[in-house]
Amino acid sequence: MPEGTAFSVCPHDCPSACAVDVELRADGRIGTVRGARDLPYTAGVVCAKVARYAERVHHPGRLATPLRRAGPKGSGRFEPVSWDAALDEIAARLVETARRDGPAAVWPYHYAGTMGLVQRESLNRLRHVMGWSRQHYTICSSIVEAGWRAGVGHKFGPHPTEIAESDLVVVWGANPVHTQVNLMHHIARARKERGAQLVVVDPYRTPTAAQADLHVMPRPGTDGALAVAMMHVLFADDLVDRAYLARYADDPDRLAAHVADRPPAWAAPITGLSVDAIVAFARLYGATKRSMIRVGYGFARSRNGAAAAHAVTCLPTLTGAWAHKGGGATYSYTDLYKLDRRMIDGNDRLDRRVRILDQSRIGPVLTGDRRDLGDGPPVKALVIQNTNPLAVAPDTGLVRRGFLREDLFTVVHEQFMTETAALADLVLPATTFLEHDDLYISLGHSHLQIGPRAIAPFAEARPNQEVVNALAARLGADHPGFAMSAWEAIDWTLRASGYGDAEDLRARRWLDCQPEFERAHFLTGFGHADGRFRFAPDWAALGPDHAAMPALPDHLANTDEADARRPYRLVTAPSRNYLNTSFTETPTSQAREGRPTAKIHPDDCAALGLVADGRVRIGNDKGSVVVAVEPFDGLQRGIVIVEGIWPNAAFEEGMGINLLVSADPAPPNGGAVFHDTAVWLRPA
Ligand SMILES: Nc1nc2c(c(=O)[nH]1)N[C@H]1C(S)=C(S)[C@@H](COP(=O)(O)OP(=O)(O)OC[C@H]3O[C@@H](n4cnc5c(=O)[nH]c(N)nc54)[C@H](O)[C@@H]3O)O[C@H]1N2
Ligand SMILES: Nc1nc2c(c(=O)[nH]1)N[C@H]1C(S)=C(S)[C@@H](COP(=O)(O)OP(=O)(O)OC[C@H]3O[C@@H](n4cnc5c(=O)[nH]c(N)nc54)[C@H](O)[C@@H]3O)O[C@H]1N2
Ligand code: SF4
Ligand SMILES: [Mo]
Repeated sequence: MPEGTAFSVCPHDCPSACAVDVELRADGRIGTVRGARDLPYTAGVVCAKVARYAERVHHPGRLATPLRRAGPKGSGRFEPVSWDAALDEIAARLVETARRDGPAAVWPYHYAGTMGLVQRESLNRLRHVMGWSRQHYTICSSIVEAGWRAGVGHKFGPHPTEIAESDLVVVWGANPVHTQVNLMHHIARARKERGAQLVVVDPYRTPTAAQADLHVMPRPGTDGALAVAMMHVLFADDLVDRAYLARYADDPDRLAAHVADRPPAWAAPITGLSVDAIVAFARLYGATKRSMIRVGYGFARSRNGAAAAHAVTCLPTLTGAWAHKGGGATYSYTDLYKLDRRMIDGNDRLDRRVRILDQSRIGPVLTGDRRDLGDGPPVKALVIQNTNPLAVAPDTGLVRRGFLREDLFTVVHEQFMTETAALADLVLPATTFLEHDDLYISLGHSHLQIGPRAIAPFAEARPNQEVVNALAARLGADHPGFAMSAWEAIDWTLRASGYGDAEDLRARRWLDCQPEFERAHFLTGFGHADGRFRFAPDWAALGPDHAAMPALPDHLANTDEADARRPYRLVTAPSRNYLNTSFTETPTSQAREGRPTAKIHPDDCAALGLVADGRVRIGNDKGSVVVAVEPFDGLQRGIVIVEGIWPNAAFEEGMGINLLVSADPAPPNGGAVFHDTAVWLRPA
């Protein structure tokens, strides 16, 4: 590979999908990774962990060869095998499983460890062609997505770079200093150039909240109540845009009547906020037309998260902010990309009659819960790419029990020996984004980008696409996509979708898919048949579990509330230097994060006899974990924050924070409730 600079796209599961410039060194290694200057959203910014990607891609712990388990499950003993031997064995076991128990007994399980469409989705092609069990994607966005679609309909909106032209930015249930650093760049511009105010709604003083003009600090799982009380104030103070409502909303009069008996005094005890704080926030919001709400994922990771997300999106509709430059709300843009994905995910072979299993309920699924399996067979084989469920999935005690089943055959294709890979029968080494080609959409902005391979694959590592194709050949799976390299699949997809071809995109790097202002701001209509924003959503259209959903925006009291036995509420928020479990292997990230730590109010510490740097045991009916104590006054009493999805091995007793998190699905369409857990605390 020549010295110089290669370009690519950060593949990690992050709204930013940064366009990156990668320094290439003569020895075949990479130097610094920088944000591309010319893509206005990236604007030359990347997060620190990706800037030092050399630590990850050239890490001594990268998996180098296929490995076969050589001791009991969990022993960690493996022996190297050839690719051919590994693939032959996998194919034989999968054929045997399907013959004995039916194809639904095989469950390909993947997620967004890479967001590149080809390497992320190619496993679906094999799944669909083979008739293996389907996957309901619920671990990240299904809750907030239901809430957003309920009112707005379309999954796009005002462009996030418009934040620079806002007078008020509300970051609601997100922590972009950790999770979406580029957003902070655009917020900083608005503050500098326009004197814009920043409001952060978060149960604890995150680094984002610490920068805010106003930090609104509700109890977790109460945003619906906060938003509804704000609506009460907006109507009462006549801060609503009646002309806008008449034209663009379904039934504002019904909403006004509904919120009339939900004043701030109603929301105060639910949220733990004062009446004055709610009124002040509502008046600030109502007084500003150019107000942009970043609708985060975080506040929706509760059983009532979809109702809360819907309630928050009602606010810019009431003030008519959507109609203004720099106004409205920003969430996700994936409806903008009109891609023909047949050659990538084989959706031409999708059969909706095949059983679908909930990703977030992998614990119950693997331990035979009939609510998940229906009358189908137990899962007997897992093929895993791009995810680390042993650490990231709810109820990891059950997940672990499932993976230890002697009758379960597990293949994990990974870059590192994660805790999930450590429980596999066969482990396959995977390339990183720098070692393969891919095509990227972005969750948090509107650009379609290409990321060509920049360096040679490490050791024997292979891309997901190649592994899927090699298995397909052995399984006799028939689909034209199995004959395509990643580059060919990209090329076919772009051509079929009317986006030129792969070489065009390589020359341009990215294509902006953002529609014109009128459409992006829904002046041509929201995403429903009548073009109107819905205060009264059609929840039945958004998920099967809709009976509990409120007819109009409301506080849904279905969370795991604190009680006498479990008086605290746990929020498991993301850390800055880890990205889910990625980067937990890099020394700089490890050094910066230290160890798993609970932020607890100083008065709670005093009452419990907890001291700084001491240890606390956090538990509920599922078990308990021990972490370090950090007395912290940036949260309400009764709330506990543990940042980061640490490897289980970082905890004294070998099980991580998700041991405590429930696998209950959030209505109406499922979703993991990572920030909705009642716990007890005691000194350890
Ligand atoms: N550094 C880093 N970056 C990441 C990730 C990471 O792990 N680390 N993860 C990536 C992924 S997969 C995703 S989906 C995004 C997620 O990014 P975000 O949208 O930021 O969502 P969360 O990560 O869940 O949590 C964000 C904030 O929500 C707050 N929160 C929790 N419960 C509530 C509540 O009830 N109400 C309110 N108002 N706030 C609440 C938490 O305290 C936290 O500060 O980030 C991506 N980027
Ligand atoms: N407690 C708690 N738990 C959470 C969350 C939380 O906020 N709190 N957030 C949740 C959210 S939002 C999400 S999205 C999930 C994410 O959970 P995961 O999907 O498991 O996310 P990652 O840890 O980023 O990683 C995935 C793995 O993919 C591997 N990988 C990366 N690229 C490739 C590739 O090209 N090929 C192959 N074969 N492997 C690759 C990486 O090495 C990494 O081990 O976690 C969830 N879990
Ligand atoms: S993790 Fe997010 S912020 Fe960091 S480089 Fe990747 S896309 Fe950009
Ligand atoms: Mo996520």
